[in-house]
Amino acid sequence: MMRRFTASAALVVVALIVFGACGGSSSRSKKSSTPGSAPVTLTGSVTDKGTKDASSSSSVEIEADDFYFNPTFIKAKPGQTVTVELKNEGKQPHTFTIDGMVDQMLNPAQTMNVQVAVPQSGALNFYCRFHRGRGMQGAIYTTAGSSATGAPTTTGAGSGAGY
Ligand SMILES: [Cu+2]
Repeated sequence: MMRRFTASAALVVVALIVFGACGGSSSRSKKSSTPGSAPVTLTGSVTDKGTKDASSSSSVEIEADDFYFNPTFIKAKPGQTVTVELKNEGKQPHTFTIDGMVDQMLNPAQTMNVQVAVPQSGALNFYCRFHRGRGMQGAIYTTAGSSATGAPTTTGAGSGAGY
């Protein structure tokens, strides 16, 4: 009895995953605000897929796709460590990079959690090393209106930022 229920529940889950994968565009609206009202000024082009307020949460999902991050701007609580749940939903490999803090590559369909230390003020610029020039970047910010930099001054340690 119990076993049968579990099996059919698993089937439903599989069906959902397959359906979702074939669906292409994610039709699930994730309660992001309207794109185009960037709360943070970044250098270079930004493909703005919207803002999410995660300031009352200790984790946030960010989708990496060809060639943008969604959400693009994430409001977070100052000084908090946020778990960023990354998922590459594109067909290309992407990176989630914050200078001096994080540099992770994700292959298509790969998921990964990374810890991000939110600054006390201002914003952290994250980007994809491969596609930054195509607007694939965003920011985790504390207050709207700031401009983003990388993590506060890294001294050496061989984490070559590659400039
Ligand atoms: Cu990329």
